[in-house]
Amino acid sequence: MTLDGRRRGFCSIELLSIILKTVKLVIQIPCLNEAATLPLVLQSIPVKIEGVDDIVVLVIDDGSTDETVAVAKQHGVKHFVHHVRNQGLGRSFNDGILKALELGADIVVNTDGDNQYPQERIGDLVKPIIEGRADIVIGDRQTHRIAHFSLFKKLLQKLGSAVVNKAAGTKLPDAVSGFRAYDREALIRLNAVTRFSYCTETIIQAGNKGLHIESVAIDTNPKLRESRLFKSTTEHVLKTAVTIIRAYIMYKPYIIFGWLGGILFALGLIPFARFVYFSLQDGTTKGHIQSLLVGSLLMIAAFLCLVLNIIADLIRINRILTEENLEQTKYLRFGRKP
Ligand SMILES: Nc1nc2c(ncn2[C@@H]2O[C@H](COP(=O)(O)OP(=O)(O)O)[C@@H](O)[C@H]2O)c(=O)[nH]1
Ligand SMILES: [Mg+2]
Repeated sequence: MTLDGRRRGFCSIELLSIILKTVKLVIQIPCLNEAATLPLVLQSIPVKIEGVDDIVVLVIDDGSTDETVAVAKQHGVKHFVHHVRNQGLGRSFNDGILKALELGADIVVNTDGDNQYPQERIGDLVKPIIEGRADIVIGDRQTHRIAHFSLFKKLLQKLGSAVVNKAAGTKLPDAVSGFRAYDREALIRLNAVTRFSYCTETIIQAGNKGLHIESVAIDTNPKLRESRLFKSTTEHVLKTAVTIIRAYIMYKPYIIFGWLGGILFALGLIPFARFVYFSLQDGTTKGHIQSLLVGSLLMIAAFLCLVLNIIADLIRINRILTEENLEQTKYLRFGRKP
């Protein structure tokens, strides 16, 4: 179909949905070998939600080698995204969103295939979006109340959320929960690029783009299996730290390079001052050249930070332009413009 034809097609769907004012909800479930728990998830998805006219379930099969797809079909799932090989959660999320937009979703809810989240609360999750109060809603797992989380994990959770909130300019109690609802415009504006931690990245992006994010308190279901995303807490901490630093460099490079450069500059002044002080006291520079050398190295490093800051800022501006372009392309592809 030509672009024009496609646009015409979407325009009529668009017109119809405006006239009928229908709201379509797509519930996407990324799955990697979830045949054992997927039935529990599918059975607990509400069949009727206030303010929603059409509920569609979309399973993203991320290269499963078990019966995930067959089980989903047995439970009535009609829409799938298939990855022949495992592509990771970030890619699965992105592909799911594109498919959901293609299906004409007004709202997309993401839940996991391990029945970790209470699907019966999806109605509460989408309510703030339906009422026009939020662009994104996050299910706050109230991690301090989760019995199988150790004290260390609870503290890490708090720290992780605090750092993400700082980077995003938000105040979310559980910034990394995967149980979320997004409205269509938010999804068109978000572009997650990290393969691993789209949860953190989407929040930082959404915060920086001025999208309104709300939290809804939920209770998680009892744990049925270990997390497959992280083999250990150390791996979790390291990967999250890398994601957050990368997000800062992408959105607020002056914070990383500004502070680093400033600290290096201040440290560099100390050996210089030492050099001047002892040279004046001794009446000779002899024996104090080392201070000059260390000071110069620190100053060069500070100058490099300044240069990196300028480059990162130019790339950031470019990214904004590319994202605006992408937004327009998505509107052309999926229809509807505010
Ligand atoms: N571990 C993992 N999960 C994936 C992948 N692709 C999709 N998923 C799904 O992502 C969801 C979250 O995975 P899970 O191991 O429960 O992670 P956690 O609950 O965030 O610790 C589940 O529904 C998985 O089936 C992948 O490559 N690896
Ligand atoms: Mg899980």
